[in-house]
Amino acid sequence: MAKEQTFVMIKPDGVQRGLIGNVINRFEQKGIKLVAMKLVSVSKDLAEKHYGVHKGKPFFEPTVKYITSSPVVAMVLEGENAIEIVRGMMGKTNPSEASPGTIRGDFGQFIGRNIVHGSDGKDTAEFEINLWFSKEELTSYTRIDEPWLTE
Ligand code: IDP
Ligand code: MG
Repeated sequence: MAKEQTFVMIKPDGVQRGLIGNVINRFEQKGIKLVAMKLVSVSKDLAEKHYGVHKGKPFFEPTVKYITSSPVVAMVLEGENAIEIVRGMMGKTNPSEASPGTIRGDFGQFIGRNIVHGSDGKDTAEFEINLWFSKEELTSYTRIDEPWLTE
């Protein structure tokens, strides 16, 4: 296990439905550290870059439209194995298949409105963090519970 950073976004439906606090609370309580956060009205250019790997797929244009339709909360989270842990806490891409207890499983119904995004691997995390945040926006600090999270 290694300390990792991952990019997480609360999508427009999560913001509009008043789920920001609940989603962030889950990560906070898990002991995953928030190192950067901002509310962003996403441009078409940023959305297209973020979902660049899906260009050409049938859901590409609708997803760009969804992400640019209302502000999102963009975050960088840090912790041991954070990429996989965050993906697990989000649940499957399609909320109708996501397990109860996950964010998508608890709050969503439809694949095109799945509340959250999280980087799916180390390279993606690095790409997305650099796309959404400048170096100056990333903080570095120790959380007081860190000694209590591991043996
Ligand atoms: P992920 O968000 O779980 O990594 P991806 O397959 O990378 O899932 O898809 C990116 C995003 O595109 C999804 O989170 C969802 O918002 C949207 N999306 C993916 N597949 C579909 C689909 O079949 N219909 C509508 N939207 C989709
Ligand atoms: Mg993905």
